[in-house]
Amino acid sequence: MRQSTLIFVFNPQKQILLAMKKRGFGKDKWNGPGGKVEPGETIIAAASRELLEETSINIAPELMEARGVLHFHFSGKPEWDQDVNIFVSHGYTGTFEESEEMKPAWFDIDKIPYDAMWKDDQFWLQRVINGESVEFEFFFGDDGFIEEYTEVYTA
Ligand code: 8OG
Repeated sequence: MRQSTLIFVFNPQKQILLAMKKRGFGKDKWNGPGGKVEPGETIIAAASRELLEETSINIAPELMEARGVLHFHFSGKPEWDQDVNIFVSHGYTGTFEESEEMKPAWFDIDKIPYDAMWKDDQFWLQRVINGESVEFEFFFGDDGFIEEYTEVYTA
């Protein structure tokens, strides 16, 4: 399965960094920075690279907390199927800047703009914010709505 990354950064005020996607997959949605793992790249290296490319901030690999994976399946579009590996960081260096791909902003964690995010995020993002790791399978229909989802429990 194609591998991708998604990173949620928190500042000392406990706000979360989200970014408005300006182009490509998920355009016009708020999301964490992230993107595809390139051939020969580790998942964590891809997370750092995407974060730097999209927001200009740096996170040391040891500050990246792995918080699970989302398995996405798209009806009639198997080429879109992917595993999205979630990371959280409570530290970073640099100052975030808008890129061609994303416009970042800090959000209070009780003001997350779920209406302008991927429809599945409401099922797992709060748990990631609370410190949990998550694993879900999501099946999207042609209309972009969730047809079915299941939580994968690992002992
Ligand atoms: O590089 P690319 O444009 O493919 O990156 C897509 C980004 O969007 C990547 O960080 C993974 C992320 N992403 C999905 N689906 C979903 C989703 O349903 N919810 C969230 N929050 N992110 C998603 O591809």
